Amino acid sequence: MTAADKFGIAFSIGFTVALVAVAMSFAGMSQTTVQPMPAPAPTPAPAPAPAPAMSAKVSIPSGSSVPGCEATNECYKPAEVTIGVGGTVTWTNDDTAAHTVTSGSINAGGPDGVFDSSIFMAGKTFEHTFDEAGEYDYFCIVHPWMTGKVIVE
Ligand SMILES: [Cu+2]
Repeated sequence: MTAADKFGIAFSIGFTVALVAVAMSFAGMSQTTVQPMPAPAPTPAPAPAPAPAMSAKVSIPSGSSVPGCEATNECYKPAEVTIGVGGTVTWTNDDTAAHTVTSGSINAGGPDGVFDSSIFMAGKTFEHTFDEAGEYDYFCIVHPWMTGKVIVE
Protein backbone atom coordinates (compact mmCIF):
# COMPACT_ATOMS: atom_id res chain seq x y z
CA MET A 1 0.00 0.00 0.00
CA THR A 2 1.47 3.31 -1.00
CA ALA A 3 1.33 6.49 0.88
CA ALA A 4 -1.15 7.74 -1.67
CA ASP A 5 -3.39 4.71 -1.06
CA LYS A 6 -3.22 5.31 2.70
CA PHE A 7 -4.07 8.91 2.10
CA GLY A 8 -6.94 7.93 -0.11
CA ILE A 9 -8.37 5.57 2.54
CA ALA A 10 -7.83 8.11 5.26
CA PHE A 11 -9.43 10.76 3.09
CA SER A 12 -12.32 8.48 2.27
CA ILE A 13 -12.90 7.66 5.93
CA GLY A 14 -12.52 11.28 6.88
CA PHE A 15 -14.92 12.32 4.14
CA THR A 16 -17.46 9.76 5.27
CA VAL A 17 -17.17 10.90 8.87
CA ALA A 18 -17.60 14.47 7.71
CA LEU A 19 -20.68 13.53 5.68
CA VAL A 20 -22.19 11.72 8.65
CA ALA A 21 -21.40 14.71 10.84
CA VAL A 22 -23.04 17.05 8.36
CA ALA A 23 -26.03 14.76 8.03
CA MET A 24 -26.35 14.54 11.79
CA SER A 25 -26.05 18.27 12.14
CA PHE A 26 -28.80 18.68 9.56
CA ALA A 27 -30.89 16.21 11.44
CA GLY A 28 -30.19 18.15 14.60
CA MET A 29 -30.97 21.41 12.89
CA SER A 30 -34.14 20.04 11.44
CA GLN A 31 -35.17 19.16 14.98
CA THR A 32 -34.33 22.54 16.39
CA THR A 33 -35.93 24.44 13.53
CA VAL A 34 -39.21 22.57 13.62
CA GLN A 35 -41.86 25.21 13.63
CA PRO A 36 -43.92 25.15 16.77
CA MET A 37 -47.47 23.97 16.30
CA PRO A 38 -49.65 26.95 15.62
CA ALA A 39 -51.32 28.00 18.80
CA PRO A 40 -54.92 26.81 18.83
CA ALA A 41 -57.41 29.54 18.22
CA PRO A 42 -58.32 30.98 21.57
CA THR A 43 -61.58 29.62 22.81
CA PRO A 44 -63.85 32.54 23.52
CA ALA A 45 -64.55 32.79 27.20
CA PRO A 46 -68.15 31.91 27.93
CA ALA A 47 -70.17 35.06 28.31
CA PRO A 48 -70.98 35.63 31.94
CA ALA A 49 -74.63 35.35 32.74
CA PRO A 50 -76.12 38.80 32.65
CA ALA A 51 -76.45 40.20 36.11
CA PRO A 52 -80.05 40.52 37.20
CA ALA A 53 -81.47 44.00 37.37
CA MET A 54 -81.21 45.75 40.70
CA SER A 55 -84.63 47.25 40.43
CA ALA A 56 -88.01 46.37 39.00
CA LYS A 57 -91.31 48.11 38.70
CA VAL A 58 -94.71 46.45 39.07
CA SER A 59 -98.02 48.05 38.27
CA ILE A 60 -101.29 47.27 39.95
CA PRO A 61 -103.40 47.77 36.86
CA SER A 62 -106.80 49.31 36.60
CA GLY A 63 -109.56 46.79 37.25
CA SER A 64 -107.56 44.40 39.39
CA SER A 65 -110.00 44.94 42.26
CA VAL A 66 -112.50 42.88 40.26
CA PRO A 67 -111.87 39.16 39.82
CA GLY A 68 -110.73 38.23 36.34
CA CYS A 69 -107.18 39.54 36.18
CA GLU A 70 -106.00 36.27 37.71
CA ALA A 71 -107.16 34.41 34.59
CA THR A 72 -104.24 35.90 32.67
CA ASN A 73 -102.01 36.43 35.72
CA GLU A 74 -102.16 40.20 35.29
CA CYS A 75 -103.39 41.39 38.69
CA TYR A 76 -99.87 42.66 39.21
CA LYS A 77 -98.02 43.54 36.01
CA PRO A 78 -95.76 41.85 35.56
CA ALA A 79 -96.85 39.17 38.00
CA GLU A 80 -93.27 37.92 38.32
CA VAL A 81 -90.08 39.97 38.44
CA THR A 82 -86.46 38.97 38.99
CA ILE A 83 -83.88 41.17 40.67
CA GLY A 84 -80.45 40.77 42.18
CA VAL A 85 -79.80 40.49 45.88
CA GLY A 86 -80.05 43.98 47.32
CA GLY A 87 -82.41 45.07 44.58
CA THR A 88 -85.60 47.01 45.06
CA VAL A 89 -89.07 46.44 43.67
CA THR A 90 -91.43 49.37 43.38
CA TRP A 91 -95.16 48.76 43.07
CA THR A 92 -97.42 51.51 41.79
CA ASN A 93 -101.13 51.44 42.36
CA ASP A 94 -102.47 52.36 38.93
CA ASP A 95 -105.97 51.28 39.89
CA THR A 96 -108.70 53.42 41.41
CA ALA A 97 -109.13 51.07 44.37
CA ALA A 98 -106.84 50.60 47.35
CA HIS A 99 -104.64 47.49 47.42
CA THR A 100 -101.87 45.83 49.35
CA VAL A 101 -98.62 44.12 48.46
CA THR A 102 -98.31 41.50 51.18
CA SER A 103 -95.71 38.75 51.24
CA GLY A 104 -96.91 35.21 51.66
CA SER A 105 -99.47 33.07 49.95
CA ILE A 106 -103.18 33.16 50.52
CA ASN A 107 -103.19 29.38 50.03
CA ALA A 108 -100.26 28.69 52.33
CA GLY A 109 -100.70 30.42 55.64
CA GLY A 110 -101.38 33.96 54.50
CA PRO A 111 -98.98 36.80 55.27
CA ASP A 112 -95.48 35.62 56.18
CA GLY A 113 -94.24 38.94 57.51
CA VAL A 114 -91.39 39.53 55.07
CA PHE A 115 -92.97 42.68 53.66
CA ASP A 116 -96.33 44.36 53.69
CA SER A 117 -97.33 47.63 52.12
CA SER A 118 -100.55 47.72 54.14
CA ILE A 119 -103.38 49.32 52.21
CA PHE A 120 -102.16 51.94 49.83
CA MET A 121 -104.29 54.17 47.69
CA ALA A 122 -104.57 54.87 43.99
CA GLY A 123 -101.56 56.65 42.59
CA LYS A 124 -99.31 55.67 45.48
CA THR A 125 -96.23 53.52 45.43
CA PHE A 126 -94.71 50.96 47.76
CA GLU A 127 -91.20 49.65 47.54
CA HIS A 128 -89.24 46.91 49.22
CA THR A 129 -85.55 46.06 49.07
CA PHE A 130 -84.64 42.36 49.03
CA ASP A 131 -81.41 41.49 50.80
CA GLU A 132 -81.71 37.72 50.58
CA ALA A 133 -82.00 35.45 47.58
CA GLY A 134 -85.20 33.52 47.30
CA GLU A 135 -88.66 33.45 45.82
CA TYR A 136 -91.18 35.71 47.45
CA ASP A 137 -94.85 35.16 46.78
CA TYR A 138 -97.18 38.01 47.61
CA PHE A 139 -100.81 38.87 47.30
CA CYS A 140 -103.38 41.55 48.02
CA ILE A 141 -105.19 41.14 51.32
CA VAL A 142 -108.19 43.03 50.00
CA HIS A 143 -108.42 41.07 46.75
CA PRO A 144 -106.79 37.69 47.38
CA TRP A 145 -107.06 36.64 43.74
CA MET A 146 -104.30 39.14 43.14
CA THR A 147 -100.99 37.28 43.40
CA GLY A 148 -97.44 37.96 42.31
CA LYS A 149 -93.90 36.79 42.86
CA VAL A 150 -90.49 38.37 43.28
CA ILE A 151 -87.45 36.23 42.49
CA VAL A 152 -84.21 37.43 44.07
CA GLU A 153 -81.00 35.83 42.79
CU1 LIG B 1 -106.07 44.54 45.79
